[in-house]
Amino acid sequence: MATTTSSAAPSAEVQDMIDRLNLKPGHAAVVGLQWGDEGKGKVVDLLTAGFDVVARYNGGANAGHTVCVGDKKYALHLIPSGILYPDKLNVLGNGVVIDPEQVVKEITGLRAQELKLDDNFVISDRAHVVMPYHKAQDALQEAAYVMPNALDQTIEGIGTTGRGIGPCYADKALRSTAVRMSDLKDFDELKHKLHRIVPIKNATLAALAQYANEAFTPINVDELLAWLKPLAEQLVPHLTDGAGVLHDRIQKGDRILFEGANATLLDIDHGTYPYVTSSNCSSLGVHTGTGVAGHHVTNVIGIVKAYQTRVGGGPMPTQLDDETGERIRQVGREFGTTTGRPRRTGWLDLVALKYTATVSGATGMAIMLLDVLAGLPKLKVCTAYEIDGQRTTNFPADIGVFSKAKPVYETLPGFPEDVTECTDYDQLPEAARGYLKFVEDFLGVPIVMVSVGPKRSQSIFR
Ligand code: 2SA
Ligand code: MG
Repeated sequence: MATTTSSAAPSAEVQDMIDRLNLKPGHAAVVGLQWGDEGKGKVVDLLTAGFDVVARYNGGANAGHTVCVGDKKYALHLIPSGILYPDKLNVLGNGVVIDPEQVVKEITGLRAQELKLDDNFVISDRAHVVMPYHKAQDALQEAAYVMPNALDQTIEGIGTTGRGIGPCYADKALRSTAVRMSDLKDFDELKHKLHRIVPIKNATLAALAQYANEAFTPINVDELLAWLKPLAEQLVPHLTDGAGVLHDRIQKGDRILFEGANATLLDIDHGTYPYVTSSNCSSLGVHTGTGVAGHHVTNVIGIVKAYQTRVGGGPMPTQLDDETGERIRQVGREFGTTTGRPRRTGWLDLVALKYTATVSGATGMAIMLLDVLAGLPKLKVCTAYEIDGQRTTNFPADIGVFSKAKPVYETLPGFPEDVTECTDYDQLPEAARGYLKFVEDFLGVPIVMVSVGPKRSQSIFR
């Protein structure tokens, strides 16, 4: 969870920034190219001024960032940050999984801070609902998974955020146990549906709890409905045919900014499976997650942290368990704000980035948190993996193979200078520019922006 600074009104200065990004006509997606927390929120916030609609296409309350407007802070997990602009439409697409309590909490908080939140916020009626039993299942599933098996083998857990994401998407795929936002419109029908679903959920949870030696309280349908009723009353007015709304806006000539949650290496299909989340968080998810066809999205801004971080389970070849890693964690404040977990830190992994920039079809890159690297005497970048003594630049699909990858590094000069005041590319120290050029040349994707601090003004456009 990153913190970014915003001002509610678009200005000439912001328009100039957008012009300098050289976006092609059409729509744009902002997508993380690593394991998340690259600083997507800041870029979305910056770009929003140049767009009419901001649409989320994946994930749920497992994502998050804080946006600052003046001295006010807004913690957002589900609602797109376009909500800070009263004239933008914000859409939660069908691919998002929605925790009703969390979204109502955000709505209430934003209204209390006197932000407009009525017809500028819509939720696809095809989006799925994260229920309390999904969170219970998330925790129990994780506890069950790490139990030693019959051969006494232990395993690293997925390290989920515990927000019920996996079980909700699993129910979506199962169909018979799923609840969609449109179901919140008719409580009589929903009651019948939940009387069918809840016994199945209770049986599943009881079995998981027993296997994992965990406590478990059965779910009661009446309590569940009583919890959901006031939340549904707040959310139903926002429900609509999300894809239809986006198609109408496209027809009208409006520009849409698609906001990705999580990141390409966490993509359910293309990420470091099984250490991934349960949605298509690469740019590929835009289309299924909103109902907007591929050819409309002509710009994909890949968000890249100047180094590598990871939270949760799974291998990370460039991980640093030393002073440098600790220094990056402290200077970069690398702790998940949704869960508070310290993030693992390490050198930039260009093998992984080449792969994700290709999968997500990045047309430009924003390099974030460059300031964090200032003062390190040398900077390393991983340009190949060595796996079983063989050098490769291919990104392995198999997690067993990936876990054996040893980084092959190129060492570049560091820059001692503080860069947080730089406002122009040419003001960056030569070594910092050298680092960026190396990354750009390796990936073959232009760097369109460099961020040197959380404030909007701490953004350098080429
Ligand atoms: P889940 O809960 O099922 O989606 O977890 C599966 C894996 O995906 C990782 N994951 C994340 N990694 C980085 N940032 C995320 N968002 C939060 C934030 C994280 C936090 O914005 O700061 O606060 O801890 C995020 N969401 C999911 C997760 O670590 C698992 O590896
Ligand atoms: Mg985050």
